Amino acid sequence: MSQVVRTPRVFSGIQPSGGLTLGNYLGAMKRFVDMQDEGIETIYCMVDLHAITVWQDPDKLRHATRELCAGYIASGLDPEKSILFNQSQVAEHTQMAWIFNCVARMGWMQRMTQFKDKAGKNAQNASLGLFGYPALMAADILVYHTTRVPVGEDQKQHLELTRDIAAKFNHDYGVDFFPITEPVIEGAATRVMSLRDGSKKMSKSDPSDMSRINLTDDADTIAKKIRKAKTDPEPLPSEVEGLAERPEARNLINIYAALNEQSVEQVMADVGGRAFSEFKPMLAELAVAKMSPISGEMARLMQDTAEIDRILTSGAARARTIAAPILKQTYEIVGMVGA
Ligand code: AQP
Repeated sequence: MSQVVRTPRVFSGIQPSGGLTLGNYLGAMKRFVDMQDEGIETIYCMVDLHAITVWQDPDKLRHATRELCAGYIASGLDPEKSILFNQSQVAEHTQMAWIFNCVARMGWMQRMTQFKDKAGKNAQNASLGLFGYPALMAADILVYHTTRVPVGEDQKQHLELTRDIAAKFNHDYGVDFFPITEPVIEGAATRVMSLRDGSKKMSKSDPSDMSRINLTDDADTIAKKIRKAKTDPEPLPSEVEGLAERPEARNLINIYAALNEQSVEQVMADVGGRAFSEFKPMLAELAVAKMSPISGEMARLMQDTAEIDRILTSGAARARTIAAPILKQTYEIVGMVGA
């Protein structure tokens, strides 16, 4: 089998499992937009099949999928430049996932910390889909021969597994077919933490709404959540090292730096020595200024869901033109008759 010529290609996805958070925005979506504007082929997905690994009310899932698409566009993704679609419209993802279910090893899957975190103490009652999630994620990525994947820090382990799956497939079948994809985990806020607990990731499924900033929050809500964010009594240090044992302070500084497109060092030089009573209003003002236009645009786009559906369907057709030949070649390599 000759080596496939690979186009540099970016793929990433977000689950429509509830409202989008500032963590999703800074860790993922903002990076998606940066990469689109670098002129590389970019494919961005609403991973609805991943979302149902935990229970989703069907009407809420439909709404969340459309709202996520609106969030992508409101954040700056252009459906003409990037391919935007929902995962379930491109069957090649699940077809490839089956192949990868047969490549991935049980031991690899059992090490995945996200499964342990999400399944909690009741792992026997978790869905099989939640356990197999990383193989579907590997399929999402590799069915496009993706070379780069922008994600938040929490997805690092899944991307390592994707690389392991690609390498094992190539080795087992004696081919150089799947690329060893590079994770792109960049920026000041690759892991935005909960506003209530600096040791926990900000997450859309956290039971406390005060723990996160949602992309749909209005200005007053954003300001209130930042005002009430957990902090400590000390003023802010002027050096990054001074944040080492202060997770909540570090989180707020990281968020400020990412929103203001500054380095953490620059922010520390500006705000070092200030009390939280002074810094929090600065952060609230910045967050409102950056987020409000996005939430306003999302609300406007959500008034025309037929247009959103059209964008998703047309994106899916474009995605399939890339995925179908790669799946076909995979089937040929594996030995499926009629592929
Ligand atoms: N707190 C975060 N900081 C930085 N990046 C984050 N991401 C999520 N939370 C943070 C990044 O957003 C992308 C999409 O994530 P996802 O929705 O597919 O799944 P997730 O990581 O499980 O996100 P949530 O918010 O925690 O969802 P739920 O609550 O449904 O599980 C990924 O690139 C992720 O790194």
